[in-house]
Amino acid sequence: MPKHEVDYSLYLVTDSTPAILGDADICSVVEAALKGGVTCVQYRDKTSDTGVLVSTGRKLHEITKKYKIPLLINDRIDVALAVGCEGVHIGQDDLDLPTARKILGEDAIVGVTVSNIAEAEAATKGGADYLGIGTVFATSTKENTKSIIGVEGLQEILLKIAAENWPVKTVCIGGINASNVSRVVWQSSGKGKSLDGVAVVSAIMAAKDPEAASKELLQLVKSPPAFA
Ligand code: TZP
Ligand code: MG
Repeated sequence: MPKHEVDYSLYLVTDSTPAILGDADICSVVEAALKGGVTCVQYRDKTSDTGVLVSTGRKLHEITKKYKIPLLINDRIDVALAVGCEGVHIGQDDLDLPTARKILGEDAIVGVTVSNIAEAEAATKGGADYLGIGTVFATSTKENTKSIIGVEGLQEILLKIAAENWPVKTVCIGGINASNVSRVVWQSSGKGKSLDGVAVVSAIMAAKDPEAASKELLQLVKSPPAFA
């Protein structure tokens, strides 16, 4: 799929820790989420050895390919290359964007975490395909986060993107779940650019029924909230 056609509506970021995944199998959870309508998957695993990252990444890629959904790898350009997947997601403290782009090439999807306008501008001008904007709400899934920006911070960045007409896609991340997603999508768009999607970890990875959770979230992202 050409990368400009990627649908970011419901972006699943995985987690392999017992607190979130429990004793479930990551591949089964991701496949259930894909059945439920997840449109993009990021394999994020901060603890496994490189060998496990590559073998799990390859298994996940076999699954995402069946659903024609892109798979990105968090942090690790080397793992993305070994897996042969569609791209990477990098944070502010990872390998820099120009180097990631140089290694992976123009066809790869490269996303960057941003939490303020300066980071959003640098990532956009550096050729990021999408921005992961957050952390919107405090979340136990990422404890060492530098900044909780709230819906206000998210809206500020989206307004700037709209004002400057930056050619970049946007998803928000951090504490998004079925109870707040409608409000976040609706409030944050305001007069600015609407989000292209929302990214979630625990709302799907820790759900009893990841397929049903994905279906519900996707429906909420795609339909205007009742109070709009
Ligand atoms: N980046 C910012 S917050 C976050 C990441 C990876 C974790 C989001 O997890 P959850 O469970 O959706 O709040
Ligand atoms: Mg990172």
